[in-house]
Amino acid sequence: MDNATLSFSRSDFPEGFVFGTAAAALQIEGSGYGGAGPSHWDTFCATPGNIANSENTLVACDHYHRWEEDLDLVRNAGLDAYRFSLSWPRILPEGRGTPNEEGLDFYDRLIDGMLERGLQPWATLYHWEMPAALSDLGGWRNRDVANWFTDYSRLVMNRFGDRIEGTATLNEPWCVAWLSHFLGHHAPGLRDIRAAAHAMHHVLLAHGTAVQALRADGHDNLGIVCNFEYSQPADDKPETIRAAELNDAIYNRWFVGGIFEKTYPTQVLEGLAPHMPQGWQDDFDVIATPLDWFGINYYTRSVIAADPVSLWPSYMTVPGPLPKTDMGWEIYPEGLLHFLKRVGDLTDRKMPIYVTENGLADSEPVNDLVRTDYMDSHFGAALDAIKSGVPLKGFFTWSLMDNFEWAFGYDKRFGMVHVDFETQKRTPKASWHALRQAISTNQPG
Ligand code: GCO
Repeated sequence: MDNATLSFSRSDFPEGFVFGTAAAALQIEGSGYGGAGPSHWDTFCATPGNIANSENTLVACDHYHRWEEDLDLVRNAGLDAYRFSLSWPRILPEGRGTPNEEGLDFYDRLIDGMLERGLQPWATLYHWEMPAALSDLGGWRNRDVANWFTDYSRLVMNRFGDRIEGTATLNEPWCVAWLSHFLGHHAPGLRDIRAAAHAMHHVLLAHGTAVQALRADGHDNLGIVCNFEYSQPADDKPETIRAAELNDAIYNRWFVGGIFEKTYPTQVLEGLAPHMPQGWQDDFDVIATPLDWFGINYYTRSVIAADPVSLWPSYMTVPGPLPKTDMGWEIYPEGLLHFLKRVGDLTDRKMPIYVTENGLADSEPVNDLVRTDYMDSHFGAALDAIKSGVPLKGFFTWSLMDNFEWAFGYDKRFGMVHVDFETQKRTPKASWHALRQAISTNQPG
């Protein structure tokens, strides 16, 4: 069955390179189980028109009950590590106050289950589940979110930190802030420039505040995961190039600018400054609290053109010429190499970098050759980055199994393992077998 193969093997990578796979709580667990409180995604899913086929996350992959089988799939693929997220409303149903012991017990079992299987647990504290009670208070728009998030983070880390290998505060601040408050595609579904400007800043303030508190509590190996999308100008007209640069600044430079350079890109402030929260300029010492590692999520590039009739930021995405995935995303592994080098340069090639997500949606349930090819070319980009001196320490594929793809519901399948959502049966696809073969320590190099 598995005539798909990958052209690299474990021995092509430096000793100790971490091969992992990633998933996120809301996308797999089943938010209806175990006393979890509601998040802004419950609200978003219940509002007509937001999610394909009106789907929701109540059952998802039923990972809450099937986690042992799922961790076996990670281990049996020969992987070293599993990147997972903890659900804030599962742990604190009201966002603050009394923890849900059932929720804490679930993560105890899950983390111990990883350790029993020899898997390194890589935790993400926030993969997009703002408790509804805090969303009611403004969520990411409210500066208090920095303290809410920090209190939750300390609770998690003081309970589990001794068993976690690496911790990311947040997953993809661009999605948390811009996609969710300016473009309105994700919960809370706002299209509001003031909300977006506040969220763009508060998400980083929350990150920095939490890192400071976790350090004070004695935790280490702390990082953040940002997503990057290569911004390709549609042509070489000056206004097109400026448009692509502005998209690049909003998407790819704002967050690393705050974290590593204590500044935001000027061309973004041209649009956002009037809408920023008061005193934002004074927060950079907190935002730039030193980190131990940095995670890059990379999937695709966008082709950008100027949009003269739109208000700021006046650009638009236009169709590009490259082969596309089921998301309509162009396959462009050169972009991964680009961002590995860019972040490597920004951090003087000293900070350990991980690819924390990379993958594609493809509907083929068994012989997923397109996925295998995609993985091959992106692992190739990772190898090129290492050769050029980028301290890349690991690579997590997205995703272990098909799951809830946010606004796209269960339609878009990112898994190396097929999930039949009627029966919850898991079936490894060819890409899973190919990866196992490539990284198995028993194989000749
Ligand atoms: C992310 C998302 C994942 C998505 C994936 C594909 O971190 O980007 O968290 O949850 O499923 O990116 O869109």
